[in-house]
Amino acid sequence: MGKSGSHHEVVVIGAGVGGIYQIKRLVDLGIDATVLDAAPDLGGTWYWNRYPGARFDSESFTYGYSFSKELLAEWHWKERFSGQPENLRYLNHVADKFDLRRHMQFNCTVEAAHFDETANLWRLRIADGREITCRFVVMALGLLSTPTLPRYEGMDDFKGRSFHTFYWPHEPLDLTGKKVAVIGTGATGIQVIGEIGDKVGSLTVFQRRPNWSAPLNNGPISVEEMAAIRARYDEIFATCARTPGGFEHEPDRRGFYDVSREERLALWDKLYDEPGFGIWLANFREIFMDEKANAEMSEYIADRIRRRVKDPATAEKLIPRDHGFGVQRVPMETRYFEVYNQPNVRLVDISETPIVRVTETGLRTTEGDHEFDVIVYATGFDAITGAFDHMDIRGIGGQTLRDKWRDGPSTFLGMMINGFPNLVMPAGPQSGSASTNYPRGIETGVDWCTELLKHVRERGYVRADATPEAEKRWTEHVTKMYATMLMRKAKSWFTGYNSNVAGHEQGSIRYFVYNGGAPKYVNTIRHVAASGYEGIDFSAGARPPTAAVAGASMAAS
Ligand code: NA7
Repeated sequence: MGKSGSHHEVVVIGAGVGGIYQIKRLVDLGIDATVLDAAPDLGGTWYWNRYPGARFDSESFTYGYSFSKELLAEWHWKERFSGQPENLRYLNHVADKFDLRRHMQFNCTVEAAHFDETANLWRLRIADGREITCRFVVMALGLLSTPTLPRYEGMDDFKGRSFHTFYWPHEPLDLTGKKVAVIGTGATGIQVIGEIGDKVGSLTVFQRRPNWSAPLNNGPISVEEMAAIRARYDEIFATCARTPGGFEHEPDRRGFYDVSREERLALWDKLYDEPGFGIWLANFREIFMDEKANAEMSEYIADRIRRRVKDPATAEKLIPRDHGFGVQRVPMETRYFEVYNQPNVRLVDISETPIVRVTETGLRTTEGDHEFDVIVYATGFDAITGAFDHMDIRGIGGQTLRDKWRDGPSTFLGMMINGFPNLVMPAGPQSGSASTNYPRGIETGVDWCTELLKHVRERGYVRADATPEAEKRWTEHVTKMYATMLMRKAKSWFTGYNSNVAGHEQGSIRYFVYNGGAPKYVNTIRHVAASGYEGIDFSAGARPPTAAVAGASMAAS
């Protein structure tokens, strides 16, 4: 039961890249909407992740919003792969330019969202005791917004500073001369380690499994270069729209086996030295599906690692053995491998000597005690469905989403969930928007959700729900696509693996990601809209007066 709060036609949960664009669309349509975010300010991922080295792996100019020519014309991306402070400045600039901040409420944690079947409304319970009601709820929760910590004994005993990278302190933290531990070598750990290795007293990296990683090759963007990029924006976004990943990197359409080994090596040498994800996404398509092709590619990257790391034993530890190149998200690195050539840096392989506990002074492995001033947990996220699981979301008949998704998500187009009417996800699990250069997918997803809301309003419907059949068909479609992908065998957040989350530890794969590529996805969702939303049931009915709605309590739902 909550203090009666306000009523809005639409509530958007999340003020990150998705929520910002969603509120812009709603405001432009004159729809009464508000954005709620648990953080003290906007920015989502770019508000939180302030660790040294946090930056785009997407080219900055493909990451920015495309919806406003004026915005594109005025913003100067200073680096090809822009860092967190600049990214957050950009999102603030967007919000201020379009006067969106007044539609946002911060420090506003939504604890529960219950669908009231009688009134056809969502009742949201806020941590401060308020209840907010809305016809539609837009879940713009982020894919990686629920950080996870290991479950080591003694984590509270440590007397130094320790934190997850997501919660890196906002005030300056001087690591000069400090003994620092980093646990985790995913995309985040690899960015932090590369950045701080030569700035700290000593750095000890605790690695459970290495990741395949390749150079980011970042660089500044001059005023002249930025002018040239601006002149090319239409072309850039057109290319992003036709590539599977929503980038300028286009797969090499030649057959892996149709070209000679020399030609393959020439391509890889070129891509390795080029900026960004090219080595992953402009590669031969066979490396994602064919074990032999993948093994040859992996061996190429392994050789590159051997050439960069002086100590052969350390180099071998940095080469993954349990999965091939590109079947997990490829972290991009800057001087990452060279860090291990420094005398102040040590790699501890915790697959051999596991961490036993955290002590008052540091970490204990089966090999002995290590003393630290700072412990950094770069241990990843309860990815994609974590933020949903953390909210008490209840649909028709009081069914909880947590229960429905216990063994993995099932959705219609990754944007709707049967039994949870009037709830949309612009980049939900199983959506093509979640598996692409994020803002490119976000714009597509938000536009589709917005058109659906318009459709509902214009026809006076009060309820829109995906049919069980449509959801089943989509989920089977997403699941089937995994069959040909080597990624199905890898333990990564793409397949729902996380050793720190009960039920996500081992074996059971979760079909989180749509693997059909952005163009196919966009065609499909556009076709659904054009068909009058085949797969969605709409119901008409009288809307209850707003005052009555806001006055009712959550207990009634
Ligand atoms: P990731 O990619 O999930 O990486 C997490 C890392 O932390 C990975 O190396 C894990 O090892 C390691 N880890 C996790 N839990 C533990 C425990 N309990 N003990 C030791 N090591 C652990 O998360 P990131 O934050 O790096 O990247 C997430 C995304 O953010 C990234 O893909 C970008 O899109 C942005 P493991 O491999 O599981 O053995």
